[in-house]
Amino acid sequence: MSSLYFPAEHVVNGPGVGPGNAVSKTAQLRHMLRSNELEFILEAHNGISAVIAEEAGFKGIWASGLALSAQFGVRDNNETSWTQVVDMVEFMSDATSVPILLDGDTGYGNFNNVRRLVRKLEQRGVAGVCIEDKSFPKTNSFINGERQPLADINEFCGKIAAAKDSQLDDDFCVVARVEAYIAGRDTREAITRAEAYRKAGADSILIHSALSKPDQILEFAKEWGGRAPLVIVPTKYYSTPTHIFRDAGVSMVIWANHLIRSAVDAMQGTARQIFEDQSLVEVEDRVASIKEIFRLQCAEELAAAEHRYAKGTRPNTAAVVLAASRGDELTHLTHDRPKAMLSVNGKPLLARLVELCRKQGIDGISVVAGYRADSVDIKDIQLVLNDGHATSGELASLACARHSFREDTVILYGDLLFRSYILRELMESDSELTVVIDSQESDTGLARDDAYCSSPDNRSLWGQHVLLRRIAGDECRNGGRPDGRWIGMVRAQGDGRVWIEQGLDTLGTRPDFDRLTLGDLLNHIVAEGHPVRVMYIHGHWLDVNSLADLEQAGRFTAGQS
Ligand code: SPV
Ligand code: MG
Repeated sequence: MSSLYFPAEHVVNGPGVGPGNAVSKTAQLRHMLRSNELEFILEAHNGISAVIAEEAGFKGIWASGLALSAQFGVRDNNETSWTQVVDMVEFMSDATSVPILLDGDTGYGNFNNVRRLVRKLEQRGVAGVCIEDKSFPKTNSFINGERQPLADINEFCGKIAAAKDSQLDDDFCVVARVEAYIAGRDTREAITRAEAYRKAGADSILIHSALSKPDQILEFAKEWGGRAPLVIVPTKYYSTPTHIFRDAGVSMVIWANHLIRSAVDAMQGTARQIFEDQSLVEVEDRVASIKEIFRLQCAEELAAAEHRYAKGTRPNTAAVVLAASRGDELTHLTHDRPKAMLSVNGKPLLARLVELCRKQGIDGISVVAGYRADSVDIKDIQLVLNDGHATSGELASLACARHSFREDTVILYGDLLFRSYILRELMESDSELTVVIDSQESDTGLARDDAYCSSPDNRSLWGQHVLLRRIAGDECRNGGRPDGRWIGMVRAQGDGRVWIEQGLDTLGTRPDFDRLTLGDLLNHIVAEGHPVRVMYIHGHWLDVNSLADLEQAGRFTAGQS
Protein backbone atom coordinates (compact mmCIF):
# COMPACT_ATOMS: atom_id res chain seq x y z
CA MET A 1 0.00 0.00 0.00
CA SER A 2 2.11 2.86 1.27
CA SER A 3 5.07 3.68 -0.90
CA LEU A 4 7.01 5.21 1.97
CA TYR A 5 6.71 2.22 4.24
CA PHE A 6 6.14 -0.63 1.84
CA PRO A 7 8.41 -0.19 -1.15
CA ALA A 8 6.14 -2.26 -3.39
CA GLU A 9 7.54 -3.43 -6.73
CA HIS A 10 5.60 -0.91 -8.74
CA VAL A 11 6.20 2.15 -6.60
CA VAL A 12 8.72 4.44 -8.16
CA ASN A 13 8.51 8.17 -8.48
CA GLY A 14 11.36 8.77 -10.84
CA PRO A 15 11.55 8.43 -14.60
CA GLY A 16 10.79 5.23 -16.45
CA VAL A 17 11.65 1.98 -14.83
CA GLY A 18 12.86 1.79 -11.26
CA PRO A 19 14.50 -0.73 -8.99
CA GLY A 20 13.47 -4.33 -9.53
CA ASN A 21 11.97 -3.44 -12.91
CA ALA A 22 9.12 -1.61 -11.18
CA VAL A 23 6.79 0.42 -13.38
CA SER A 24 6.86 4.08 -12.42
CA LYS A 25 3.68 5.88 -11.45
CA THR A 26 4.03 8.11 -14.50
CA ALA A 27 4.27 5.08 -16.79
CA GLN A 28 1.24 3.58 -15.09
CA LEU A 29 -0.80 6.72 -15.78
CA ARG A 30 0.41 6.92 -19.36
CA HIS A 31 -0.51 3.29 -19.85
CA MET A 32 -3.99 3.85 -18.42
CA LEU A 33 -4.58 6.76 -20.76
CA ARG A 34 -3.38 4.85 -23.79
CA SER A 35 -4.81 1.41 -23.11
CA ASN A 36 -7.82 0.18 -25.01
CA GLU A 37 -9.66 -0.38 -21.74
CA LEU A 38 -11.93 2.22 -20.21
CA GLU A 39 -10.12 3.17 -17.00
CA PHE A 40 -11.46 4.80 -13.84
CA ILE A 41 -9.83 7.07 -11.31
CA LEU A 42 -11.38 8.31 -8.07
CA GLU A 43 -11.14 11.63 -6.29
CA ALA A 44 -9.11 11.86 -3.12
CA HIS A 45 -8.18 14.94 -1.16
CA ASN A 46 -5.65 13.93 1.48
CA GLY A 47 -3.43 11.02 2.46
CA ILE A 48 -6.06 8.85 4.10
CA SER A 49 -8.66 9.28 1.37
CA ALA A 50 -5.99 8.43 -1.20
CA VAL A 51 -5.22 5.19 0.64
CA ILE A 52 -8.94 4.40 0.77
CA ALA A 53 -9.28 4.95 -2.99
CA GLU A 54 -6.34 2.67 -3.71
CA GLU A 55 -7.57 -0.02 -1.31
CA ALA A 56 -10.95 -0.01 -3.04
CA GLY A 57 -9.13 -1.09 -6.19
CA PHE A 58 -8.69 2.14 -8.16
CA LYS A 59 -5.62 2.13 -10.36
CA GLY A 60 -5.32 5.89 -10.18
CA ILE A 61 -6.37 8.93 -8.16
CA TRP A 62 -7.79 12.31 -9.13
CA ALA A 63 -6.47 15.00 -6.81
CA SER A 64 -9.52 17.20 -7.29
CA GLY A 65 -9.21 20.97 -6.95
CA LEU A 66 -12.74 21.14 -5.61
CA ALA A 67 -12.13 18.44 -2.99
CA LEU A 68 -8.70 19.73 -1.99
CA SER A 69 -10.01 23.24 -1.44
CA ALA A 70 -13.08 21.87 0.38
CA GLN A 71 -10.99 19.84 2.82
CA PHE A 72 -9.05 23.02 3.57
CA GLY A 73 -12.42 24.69 4.13
CA VAL A 74 -12.04 27.23 1.34
CA ARG A 75 -13.63 27.77 -2.08
CA ASP A 76 -12.58 26.28 -5.38
CA ASN A 77 -11.28 29.68 -6.53
CA ASN A 78 -7.54 29.27 -6.03
CA GLU A 79 -7.90 30.39 -2.44
CA THR A 80 -5.19 27.91 -1.49
CA SER A 81 -1.70 28.61 -2.70
CA TRP A 82 -0.25 26.19 -5.25
CA THR A 83 2.36 25.08 -2.75
CA GLN A 84 -0.35 24.12 -0.26
CA VAL A 85 -1.88 21.97 -2.99
CA VAL A 86 1.47 20.41 -3.86
CA ASP A 87 2.20 19.69 -0.19
CA MET A 88 -1.06 17.81 0.15
CA VAL A 89 -0.58 15.79 -3.04
CA GLU A 90 2.83 14.82 -1.76
CA PHE A 91 1.17 13.27 1.32
CA MET A 92 -1.24 11.49 -1.01
CA SER A 93 1.57 10.21 -3.17
CA ASP A 94 3.65 9.06 -0.20
CA ALA A 95 0.73 7.07 1.12
CA THR A 96 -0.14 5.25 -2.11
CA SER A 97 1.37 3.27 -4.93
CA VAL A 98 -1.00 4.21 -7.75
CA PRO A 99 -0.55 7.27 -9.98
CA ILE A 100 -2.07 10.61 -9.09
CA LEU A 101 -3.39 13.04 -11.68
CA LEU A 102 -3.49 16.50 -10.15
CA ASP A 103 -6.26 18.89 -11.07
CA GLY A 104 -3.88 21.80 -11.62
CA ASP A 105 -6.68 24.30 -12.37
CA THR A 106 -5.26 26.83 -14.85
CA GLY A 107 -1.67 26.13 -13.84
CA TYR A 108 -1.67 28.79 -11.08
CA GLY A 109 -0.40 31.57 -13.34
CA ASN A 110 1.25 31.81 -16.74
CA PHE A 111 3.54 29.44 -18.66
CA ASN A 112 6.34 30.09 -16.20
CA ASN A 113 4.26 29.05 -13.19
CA VAL A 114 3.28 25.91 -15.09
CA ARG A 115 6.94 25.04 -15.69
CA ARG A 116 7.73 25.27 -12.03
CA LEU A 117 4.58 23.34 -11.12
CA VAL A 118 5.55 20.41 -13.36
CA ARG A 119 9.05 20.23 -11.90
CA LYS A 120 7.70 20.23 -8.37
CA LEU A 121 5.06 17.62 -9.14
CA GLU A 122 7.68 15.32 -10.60
CA GLN A 123 9.80 15.75 -7.50
CA ARG A 124 6.83 14.90 -5.26
CA GLY A 125 5.88 11.72 -7.09
CA VAL A 126 2.79 13.01 -8.90
CA ALA A 127 2.22 11.29 -12.25
CA GLY A 128 0.46 13.97 -14.24
CA VAL A 129 -1.31 17.29 -14.23
CA CYS A 130 -4.50 18.50 -15.83
CA ILE A 131 -4.74 22.17 -16.74
CA GLU A 132 -7.87 23.91 -17.99
CA ASP A 133 -8.28 26.69 -20.53
CA LYS A 134 -9.62 29.40 -18.25
CA SER A 135 -7.84 32.23 -16.48
CA PHE A 136 -6.36 32.53 -12.99
CA PRO A 137 -8.01 32.67 -10.49
CA LYS A 138 -10.53 30.14 -11.76
CA THR A 139 -13.99 29.26 -10.47
CA ASN A 140 -15.46 25.78 -10.30
CA SER A 141 -17.09 24.89 -13.62
CA PHE A 142 -20.45 24.29 -11.97
CA ILE A 143 -20.71 27.85 -10.65
CA ASN A 144 -21.92 30.12 -13.46
CA GLY A 145 -19.71 28.29 -15.94
CA GLU A 146 -21.06 30.21 -18.91
CA ARG A 147 -19.89 33.50 -17.38
CA GLN A 148 -16.30 32.35 -17.08
CA PRO A 149 -13.99 33.61 -19.83
CA LEU A 150 -11.98 31.04 -21.76
CA ALA A 151 -8.23 31.40 -22.13
CA ASP A 152 -6.76 32.61 -25.39
CA ILE A 153 -5.97 29.48 -27.41
CA ASN A 154 -2.38 30.49 -28.20
CA GLU A 155 -1.64 31.47 -24.64
CA PHE A 156 -2.97 28.13 -23.38
CA CYS A 157 -0.97 26.22 -26.04
CA GLY A 158 2.10 28.02 -24.70
CA LYS A 159 1.36 26.67 -21.22
CA ILE A 160 1.02 23.14 -22.54
CA ALA A 161 4.29 23.39 -24.47
CA ALA A 162 6.02 24.86 -21.41
CA ALA A 163 4.76 21.98 -19.28
CA LYS A 164 5.92 19.35 -21.77
CA ASP A 165 9.33 21.01 -22.18
CA SER A 166 9.91 21.10 -18.42
CA GLN A 167 9.18 17.50 -17.55
CA LEU A 168 12.25 15.37 -16.94
CA ASP A 169 10.35 12.10 -16.96
CA ASP A 170 9.11 11.29 -20.46
CA ASP A 171 6.09 9.53 -19.02
CA PHE A 172 4.78 12.48 -17.00
CA CYS A 173 1.33 13.25 -18.46
CA VAL A 174 -0.14 16.63 -19.28
CA VAL A 175 -3.90 16.55 -19.75
CA ALA A 176 -5.48 19.60 -21.42
CA ARG A 177 -8.99 20.35 -20.23
CA VAL A 178 -11.37 21.95 -22.68
CA GLU A 179 -13.98 24.17 -21.03
CA ALA A 180 -15.72 25.27 -24.23
CA TYR A 181 -19.03 23.57 -23.39
CA ILE A 182 -18.92 24.93 -19.83
CA ALA A 183 -18.58 28.43 -21.27
CA GLY A 184 -21.59 27.87 -23.54
CA ARG A 185 -19.62 27.34 -26.77
CA ASP A 186 -20.33 24.71 -29.41
CA THR A 187 -18.68 21.52 -30.53
CA ARG A 188 -16.75 23.24 -33.26
CA GLU A 189 -15.03 25.50 -30.72
CA ALA A 190 -14.38 22.54 -28.44
CA ILE A 191 -12.77 20.52 -31.25
CA THR A 192 -10.71 23.50 -32.45
CA ARG A 193 -9.33 23.99 -28.99
CA ALA A 194 -8.70 20.29 -28.35
CA GLU A 195 -6.85 19.92 -31.63
CA ALA A 196 -4.66 22.97 -30.91
CA TYR A 197 -3.84 21.59 -27.46
CA ARG A 198 -3.02 18.17 -28.91
CA LYS A 199 -0.64 19.78 -31.40
CA ALA A 200 0.95 21.79 -28.57
CA GLY A 201 1.89 18.48 -26.94
CA ALA A 202 -0.99 17.52 -24.63
CA ASP A 203 -1.00 13.79 -23.90
CA SER A 204 -4.74 13.67 -23.49
CA ILE A 205 -7.84 15.86 -23.72
CA LEU A 206 -10.36 16.23 -20.88
CA ILE A 207 -13.67 17.35 -22.30
CA HIS A 208 -15.99 18.73 -19.64
CA SER A 209 -19.76 19.19 -19.71
CA ALA A 210 -22.27 20.40 -17.13
CA LEU A 211 -25.32 18.87 -18.81
CA SER A 212 -27.25 16.10 -17.11
CA LYS A 213 -27.15 14.08 -20.33
CA PRO A 214 -23.94 13.03 -22.11
CA ASP A 215 -24.97 14.60 -25.44
CA GLN A 216 -22.07 17.08 -25.70
CA ILE A 217 -19.52 14.49 -24.67
CA LEU A 218 -20.79 11.95 -27.19
CA GLU A 219 -20.89 14.51 -30.00
CA PHE A 220 -17.37 15.60 -29.15
CA ALA A 221 -16.08 12.02 -28.96
CA LYS A 222 -17.55 11.29 -32.38
CA GLU A 223 -15.97 14.36 -34.01
CA TRP A 224 -12.70 13.80 -32.19
CA GLY A 225 -12.30 10.31 -33.57
CA GLY A 226 -9.65 9.16 -31.13
CA ARG A 227 -6.94 11.70 -32.07
CA ALA A 228 -5.70 11.56 -28.47
CA PRO A 229 -6.97 9.77 -25.36
CA LEU A 230 -10.19 11.30 -24.06
CA VAL A 231 -10.93 11.87 -20.36
CA ILE A 232 -14.37 12.74 -18.98
CA VAL A 233 -15.91 13.80 -15.65
CA PRO A 234 -19.50 12.53 -15.51
CA THR A 235 -20.45 14.35 -12.29
CA LYS A 236 -23.59 15.81 -13.85
CA TYR A 237 -24.45 13.12 -16.41
CA TYR A 238 -23.80 10.35 -13.88
CA SER A 239 -26.92 8.36 -14.77
CA THR A 240 -25.42 7.48 -18.16
CA PRO A 241 -24.66 3.75 -18.30
CA THR A 242 -20.91 3.31 -18.28
CA HIS A 243 -20.86 1.15 -21.42
CA ILE A 244 -21.93 4.24 -23.41
CA PHE A 245 -18.61 5.91 -22.52
CA ARG A 246 -16.79 2.72 -23.45
CA ASP A 247 -18.59 2.51 -26.79
CA ALA A 248 -17.79 6.18 -27.47
CA GLY A 249 -14.06 5.46 -27.17
CA VAL A 250 -13.48 7.34 -23.91
CA SER A 251 -10.16 6.37 -22.27
CA MET A 252 -10.64 7.44 -18.70
CA VAL A 253 -13.52 8.35 -16.40
CA ILE A 254 -12.91 10.57 -13.38
CA TRP A 255 -15.29 10.08 -10.45
CA ALA A 256 -14.46 13.55 -9.31
CA ASN A 257 -15.78 14.35 -5.84
CA HIS A 258 -17.42 11.38 -4.18
CA LEU A 259 -15.01 10.75 -1.32
CA ILE A 260 -15.20 14.31 -0.03
CA ARG A 261 -18.99 14.25 -0.37
CA SER A 262 -19.36 10.95 1.46
CA ALA A 263 -16.96 12.11 4.18
CA VAL A 264 -18.96 15.30 4.67
CA ASP A 265 -22.20 13.35 4.94
CA ALA A 266 -20.76 10.93 7.50
CA MET A 267 -19.13 13.68 9.55
CA GLN A 268 -22.33 15.74 9.66
CA GLY A 269 -24.28 12.73 11.01
CA THR A 270 -21.66 11.91 13.63
CA ALA A 271 -21.26 15.52 14.75
CA ARG A 272 -25.03 15.95 15.14
CA GLN A 273 -25.41 12.77 17.16
CA ILE A 274 -22.53 13.50 19.53
CA PHE A 275 -23.81 17.02 20.03
CA GLU A 276 -27.35 15.84 20.79
CA ASP A 277 -26.35 12.90 23.01
CA GLN A 278 -23.52 14.62 24.86
CA SER A 279 -22.05 11.13 24.82
CA LEU A 280 -20.07 8.93 22.46
CA VAL A 281 -21.80 5.70 23.37
CA GLU A 282 -24.20 5.45 20.43
CA VAL A 283 -21.64 6.66 17.91
CA GLU A 284 -18.63 4.67 18.96
CA ASP A 285 -19.55 1.36 17.37
CA ARG A 286 -20.79 2.96 14.15
CA VAL A 287 -17.67 4.86 13.20
CA ALA A 288 -14.38 3.42 12.02
CA SER A 289 -12.42 2.02 14.92
CA ILE A 290 -9.25 3.69 16.09
CA LYS A 291 -7.61 0.42 15.11
CA GLU A 292 -8.80 0.90 11.54
CA ILE A 293 -7.25 4.37 11.51
CA PHE A 294 -4.00 2.86 12.77
CA ARG A 295 -4.16 0.28 9.99
CA LEU A 296 -4.67 2.95 7.33
CA GLN A 297 -1.69 4.79 8.79
CA CYS A 298 0.45 1.63 8.61
CA ALA A 299 0.98 1.70 12.37
CA GLU A 300 1.99 -1.95 12.30
CA GLU A 301 4.93 -1.14 10.11
CA LEU A 302 6.17 1.29 12.73
CA ALA A 303 5.73 -1.33 15.45
CA ALA A 304 7.81 -3.75 13.38
CA ALA A 305 10.40 -1.06 12.76
CA GLU A 306 10.53 -0.30 16.47
CA HIS A 307 11.17 -3.95 17.07
CA ARG A 308 14.00 -3.83 14.55
CA TYR A 309 15.53 -0.48 15.43
CA ALA A 310 14.45 0.37 18.99
CA LYS A 311 14.38 -2.35 21.60
CA GLY A 312 11.48 -2.98 23.95
CA THR A 313 8.19 -4.81 23.51
CA ARG A 314 4.76 -4.64 25.07
CA PRO A 315 3.43 -7.58 27.05
CA ASN A 316 1.16 -9.81 25.03
CA THR A 317 -2.53 -9.71 25.67
CA ALA A 318 -4.87 -12.67 25.38
CA ALA A 319 -8.60 -13.13 25.68
CA VAL A 320 -10.17 -16.36 26.91
CA VAL A 321 -13.83 -16.61 25.98
CA LEU A 322 -15.98 -19.20 27.75
CA ALA A 323 -18.50 -20.50 25.22
CA ALA A 324 -19.01 -24.16 26.06
CA SER A 325 -22.58 -24.09 27.25
CA ARG A 326 -25.72 -24.67 25.25
CA GLY A 327 -27.88 -22.11 27.08
CA ASP A 328 -30.53 -23.73 29.24
CA GLU A 329 -33.41 -21.40 28.46
CA LEU A 330 -32.77 -21.30 24.72
CA THR A 331 -32.78 -24.99 23.92
CA HIS A 332 -35.26 -24.64 21.07
CA LEU A 333 -32.74 -22.38 19.28
CA THR A 334 -29.60 -24.24 20.18
CA HIS A 335 -30.07 -27.71 18.66
CA ASP A 336 -27.07 -27.27 16.41
CA ARG A 337 -24.97 -24.62 18.14
CA PRO A 338 -24.05 -23.21 21.53
CA LYS A 339 -25.80 -20.00 22.52
CA ALA A 340 -22.67 -17.97 21.80
CA MET A 341 -23.15 -18.87 18.13
CA LEU A 342 -26.72 -17.54 18.01
CA SER A 343 -27.05 -14.90 15.37
CA VAL A 344 -27.85 -11.32 16.31
CA ASN A 345 -28.56 -9.02 13.39
CA GLY A 346 -26.90 -11.49 11.05
CA LYS A 347 -23.76 -12.12 13.08
CA PRO A 348 -23.07 -14.66 15.84
CA LEU A 349 -22.72 -13.24 19.33
CA LEU A 350 -19.27 -14.75 19.53
CA ALA A 351 -18.14 -13.06 16.31
CA ARG A 352 -19.24 -9.74 17.76
CA LEU A 353 -17.36 -10.44 20.97
CA VAL A 354 -14.21 -11.39 19.07
CA GLU A 355 -14.47 -8.16 17.06
CA LEU A 356 -14.81 -6.15 20.27
CA CYS A 357 -11.62 -7.79 21.56
CA ARG A 358 -9.75 -7.14 18.33
CA LYS A 359 -10.85 -3.53 18.41
CA GLN A 360 -8.85 -3.19 21.63
CA GLY A 361 -5.78 -4.75 20.04
CA ILE A 362 -6.24 -8.16 21.66
CA ASP A 363 -5.03 -10.64 19.11
CA GLY A 364 -4.53 -13.91 20.99
CA ILE A 365 -8.15 -14.96 21.34
CA SER A 366 -8.98 -18.44 22.65
CA VAL A 367 -12.53 -19.71 22.74
CA VAL A 368 -13.39 -22.61 25.00
CA ALA A 369 -16.10 -24.56 23.22
CA GLY A 370 -17.97 -27.67 24.31
CA TYR A 371 -21.56 -28.13 23.24
CA ARG A 372 -21.63 -28.40 19.43
CA ALA A 373 -18.06 -27.13 19.21
CA ASP A 374 -18.14 -28.15 15.54
CA SER A 375 -20.36 -25.14 14.81
CA VAL A 376 -17.89 -22.57 16.17
CA ASP A 377 -16.43 -21.33 12.92
CA ILE A 378 -14.99 -17.95 13.84
CA LYS A 379 -11.87 -16.91 11.95
CA ASP A 380 -8.44 -16.46 13.52
CA ILE A 381 -9.26 -17.73 16.99
CA GLN A 382 -7.75 -20.59 18.88
CA LEU A 383 -10.42 -23.17 19.65
CA VAL A 384 -9.98 -24.99 22.95
CA LEU A 385 -12.22 -27.97 23.72
CA ASN A 386 -13.82 -28.74 27.05
CA ASP A 387 -14.73 -32.35 26.40
CA GLY A 388 -16.43 -32.62 29.74
CA HIS A 389 -18.72 -29.66 29.12
CA ALA A 390 -21.88 -31.69 29.71
CA THR A 391 -20.99 -32.26 33.33
CA SER A 392 -18.60 -29.43 34.14
CA GLY A 393 -18.87 -25.68 34.56
CA GLU A 394 -17.09 -22.41 33.89
CA LEU A 395 -14.04 -23.02 35.99
CA ALA A 396 -13.36 -26.36 34.35
CA SER A 397 -13.63 -24.58 30.97
CA LEU A 398 -11.19 -21.92 32.12
CA ALA A 399 -8.77 -24.59 33.29
CA CYS A 400 -8.85 -26.10 29.77
CA ALA A 401 -7.56 -22.78 28.39
CA ARG A 402 -4.76 -22.36 30.91
CA HIS A 403 -2.07 -22.78 28.31
CA SER A 404 -3.53 -19.76 26.46
CA PHE A 405 -3.03 -17.33 29.35
CA ARG A 406 -0.55 -14.60 28.66
CA GLU A 407 1.07 -11.92 30.78
CA ASP A 408 -2.09 -9.89 30.29
CA THR A 409 -5.32 -11.91 29.98
CA VAL A 410 -8.98 -10.97 29.76
CA ILE A 411 -11.58 -13.62 30.58
CA LEU A 412 -15.09 -13.16 29.22
CA TYR A 413 -18.37 -15.03 29.03
CA GLY A 414 -19.14 -15.96 25.42
CA ASP A 415 -22.67 -14.53 25.45
CA LEU A 416 -21.64 -10.98 26.36
CA LEU A 417 -22.38 -7.89 24.32
CA PHE A 418 -21.19 -4.50 25.43
CA ARG A 419 -20.26 -1.05 24.18
CA SER A 420 -16.61 -1.08 23.30
CA TYR A 421 -15.58 1.57 25.81
CA ILE A 422 -16.10 -0.96 28.60
CA LEU A 423 -13.33 -3.25 27.39
CA ARG A 424 -11.16 -0.26 26.50
CA GLU A 425 -11.44 1.07 30.05
CA LEU A 426 -10.75 -2.36 31.45
CA MET A 427 -7.58 -2.54 29.33
CA GLU A 428 -6.50 0.77 30.85
CA SER A 429 -6.67 -0.56 34.41
CA ASP A 430 -3.28 -0.81 36.07
CA SER A 431 -4.45 -3.26 38.76
CA GLU A 432 -3.36 -6.89 38.81
CA LEU A 433 -6.93 -8.13 38.77
CA THR A 434 -9.94 -6.06 37.72
CA VAL A 435 -13.58 -7.14 37.50
CA VAL A 436 -16.37 -5.27 35.75
CA ILE A 437 -19.43 -4.64 37.91
CA ASP A 438 -22.63 -3.00 36.68
CA SER A 439 -23.98 -0.70 39.37
CA GLN A 440 -27.26 -0.11 37.56
CA GLU A 441 -30.19 -1.48 39.54
CA SER A 442 -31.78 -4.45 37.88
CA ASP A 443 -34.34 -7.03 38.92
CA THR A 444 -33.44 -9.35 36.11
CA GLY A 445 -29.96 -10.14 37.34
CA LEU A 446 -29.38 -13.59 38.75
CA ALA A 447 -28.68 -13.49 42.48
CA ARG A 448 -25.55 -15.57 41.89
CA ASP A 449 -24.01 -12.64 39.98
CA ASP A 450 -24.66 -10.10 42.74
CA ALA A 451 -21.48 -8.31 43.68
CA TYR A 452 -20.60 -6.90 47.07
CA CYS A 453 -17.84 -4.34 47.07
CA SER A 454 -15.84 -2.17 49.46
CA SER A 455 -18.05 0.80 48.58
CA PRO A 456 -20.97 1.49 46.27
CA ASP A 457 -20.53 3.20 42.93
CA ASN A 458 -20.14 6.89 43.54
CA ARG A 459 -20.67 8.04 40.01
CA SER A 460 -19.67 11.59 40.79
CA LEU A 461 -16.26 10.42 41.95
CA TRP A 462 -13.61 10.03 39.32
CA GLY A 463 -10.97 7.36 39.91
CA GLN A 464 -12.70 5.74 42.92
CA HIS A 465 -10.71 2.85 44.36
CA VAL A 466 -13.13 0.03 45.09
CA LEU A 467 -12.34 -3.59 45.86
CA LEU A 468 -14.45 -6.69 45.43
CA ARG A 469 -15.66 -8.29 48.65
CA ARG A 470 -17.70 -11.14 47.26
CA ILE A 471 -19.70 -12.47 44.34
CA ALA A 472 -22.87 -13.95 45.82
CA GLY A 473 -22.66 -17.44 44.34
CA ASP A 474 -25.46 -19.97 44.13
CA GLU A 475 -26.82 -19.43 47.62
CA CYS A 476 -29.49 -16.75 47.93
CA ARG A 477 -28.59 -13.13 48.46
CA ASN A 478 -26.24 -13.05 51.37
CA GLY A 479 -27.74 -10.17 53.13
CA GLY A 480 -27.68 -6.50 52.39
CA ARG A 481 -28.07 -4.77 49.15
CA PRO A 482 -25.55 -5.77 46.46
CA ASP A 483 -23.44 -3.01 44.95
CA GLY A 484 -23.96 -4.29 41.46
CA ARG A 485 -23.85 -7.21 39.15
CA TRP A 486 -20.71 -8.99 37.95
CA ILE A 487 -20.95 -9.08 34.16
CA GLY A 488 -18.55 -11.91 33.42
CA MET A 489 -15.51 -9.90 32.43
CA VAL A 490 -12.21 -9.89 34.29
CA ARG A 491 -8.67 -8.88 33.42
CA ALA A 492 -5.55 -10.32 35.02
CA GLN A 493 -2.04 -9.05 34.54
CA GLY A 494 1.24 -9.70 36.32
CA ASP A 495 0.50 -11.17 39.76
CA GLY A 496 -3.20 -11.30 38.90
CA ARG A 497 -2.49 -14.06 36.43
CA VAL A 498 -0.53 -15.94 39.09
CA TRP A 499 -3.44 -15.63 41.55
CA ILE A 500 -5.78 -17.08 38.93
CA GLU A 501 -3.46 -19.99 38.23
CA GLN A 502 -2.92 -20.67 41.92
CA GLY A 503 -6.68 -20.48 42.46
CA LEU A 504 -7.28 -23.01 39.70
CA ASP A 505 -4.68 -25.31 41.30
CA THR A 506 -6.24 -25.09 44.75
CA LEU A 507 -9.87 -25.28 43.70
CA GLY A 508 -8.97 -28.03 41.23
CA THR A 509 -8.41 -30.39 44.13
CA ARG A 510 -11.95 -29.93 45.43
CA PRO A 511 -14.43 -32.70 44.63
CA ASP A 512 -17.01 -30.14 43.51
CA PHE A 513 -14.58 -28.43 41.11
CA ASP A 514 -16.78 -29.21 38.10
CA ARG A 515 -19.59 -27.16 39.58
CA LEU A 516 -17.51 -24.11 40.40
CA THR A 517 -17.88 -20.76 38.67
CA LEU A 518 -15.65 -17.82 37.88
CA GLY A 519 -17.32 -16.10 40.83
CA ASP A 520 -16.07 -18.89 43.09
CA LEU A 521 -12.55 -18.33 41.79
CA LEU A 522 -12.77 -14.59 42.43
CA ASN A 523 -14.12 -15.23 45.94
CA HIS A 524 -11.23 -17.59 46.58
CA ILE A 525 -8.70 -14.99 45.43
CA VAL A 526 -10.31 -12.35 47.69
CA ALA A 527 -10.26 -14.83 50.59
CA GLU A 528 -6.55 -15.34 49.98
CA GLY A 529 -6.12 -11.62 50.70
CA HIS A 530 -5.42 -10.45 47.16
CA PRO A 531 -6.95 -7.16 45.99
CA VAL A 532 -9.52 -7.53 43.23
CA ARG A 533 -10.22 -4.09 41.80
CA VAL A 534 -13.76 -3.14 40.79
CA MET A 535 -14.41 -1.21 37.61
CA TYR A 536 -17.96 0.09 37.86
CA ILE A 537 -20.06 0.58 34.78
CA HIS A 538 -23.65 1.71 34.48
CA GLY A 539 -25.47 -0.36 31.85
CA HIS A 540 -24.37 -0.52 28.20
CA TRP A 541 -24.02 -4.30 28.18
CA LEU A 542 -26.10 -7.45 28.14
CA ASP A 543 -25.77 -11.20 28.22
CA VAL A 544 -28.05 -13.63 26.47
CA ASN A 545 -29.88 -16.16 28.60
CA SER A 546 -33.40 -15.99 27.25
CA LEU A 547 -35.42 -15.17 24.18
CA ALA A 548 -36.13 -11.72 25.61
CA ASP A 549 -32.36 -11.18 25.98
CA LEU A 550 -31.88 -12.23 22.37
CA GLU A 551 -34.45 -9.69 21.21
CA GLN A 552 -32.79 -7.03 23.31
CA ALA A 553 -29.44 -7.99 21.78
CA GLY A 554 -30.96 -7.27 18.36
CA ARG A 555 -31.88 -3.77 19.45
CA PHE A 556 -28.52 -3.29 21.15
CA THR A 557 -26.58 -4.02 17.97
CA ALA A 558 -28.95 -2.28 15.52
CA GLY A 559 -27.01 -0.13 13.11
CA GLN A 560 -23.72 -1.94 13.72
CA SER A 561 -22.10 -3.98 11.00
C1 SPV B 1 -12.56 19.10 -9.68
O1 SPV B 1 -12.80 17.98 -9.24
O2 SPV B 1 -12.08 19.99 -8.99
C2 SPV B 1 -12.87 19.41 -11.06
C3 SPV B 1 -13.95 18.74 -11.70
O3 SPV B 1 -12.26 20.28 -11.62
S1 SPV B 1 -15.31 19.76 -11.59
O4 SPV B 1 -15.58 20.06 -10.22
O5 SPV B 1 -16.36 19.03 -12.25
O6 SPV B 1 -15.02 20.99 -12.33
MG1 MG C 1 -11.20 21.45 -10.40
